[in-house]
Amino acid sequence: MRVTFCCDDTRPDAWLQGLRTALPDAEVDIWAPGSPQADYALVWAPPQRFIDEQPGLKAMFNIGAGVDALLPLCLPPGLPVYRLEDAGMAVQMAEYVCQAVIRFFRGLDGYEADMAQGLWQHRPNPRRADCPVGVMGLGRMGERVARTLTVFDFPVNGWSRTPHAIDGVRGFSGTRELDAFLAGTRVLVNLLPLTPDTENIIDARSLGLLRSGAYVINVGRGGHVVDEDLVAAIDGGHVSGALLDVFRTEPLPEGHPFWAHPRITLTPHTSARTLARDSVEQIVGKLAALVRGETVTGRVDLRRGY
Ligand code: OXD
Repeated sequence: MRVTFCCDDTRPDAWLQGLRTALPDAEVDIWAPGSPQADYALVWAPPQRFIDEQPGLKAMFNIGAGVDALLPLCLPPGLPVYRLEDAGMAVQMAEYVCQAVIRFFRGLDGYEADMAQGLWQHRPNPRRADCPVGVMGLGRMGERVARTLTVFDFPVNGWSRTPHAIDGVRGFSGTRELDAFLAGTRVLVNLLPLTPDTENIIDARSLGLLRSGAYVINVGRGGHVVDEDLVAAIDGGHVSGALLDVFRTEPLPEGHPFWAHPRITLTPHTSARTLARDSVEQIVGKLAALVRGETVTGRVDLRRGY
């Protein structure tokens, strides 16, 4: 069996080592133009040339949760594509989002600014009821985030394409319930997959529906947010700020208005990092099951886009 690795911006060593240890009888290599035909591939944003040169793949594993980079490619019909399912990312996402919600709710930015000026003072106590959190996207990571937020007693709303029942989370689904979801949300957390249906979903209209003084946390994809609309909503005062981890172009281009905005906090697409060891373990488990002829979970529906 030959397994190839095609992930340009990922350091390959841990992956290759993990794959070679777990699959001692397999040939494992890094793909380059002209490489021999492989049976299975691990990919992140592969070029079309890779797909064209590997027509005999039996399955392809995306080494991330989001598969938006695969959607523009012309893939052989019927090629099974699997995405990572959690693999150590959901807990990272939950800790990233919860720290941000708590930081906003407790006004820690304000306290930090006060203390920097030598001011010892208490700000008014926030009321949890005034801080409903709305989680858009209830896949593995969204569900973990929503559940973890309930532990801190925040009122939590969840919105997804199809209904998802999660204990302690008020569920909304489909386009019909989007406005009601937004209207009941103060902190908006985006974990949606990026598809033609969800692109630009966080625009002037949806931001305007959020509760006054809203806060936006984007850990989905940059393409979900209309950048100018977010800046305008913050400058206009309806939205009080944002924490952004993902951007239309990454790295975020020099001179982009997000860089210098005092009410926008940025991180470099780090909310939930792919962990090589956990991911290899998951992928090798799935690969072995496929070889045994079993069905495995996490297959991407490329028409749906996730
Ligand atoms: C992912 C990501 O999709 O890292 O896993 O963004």
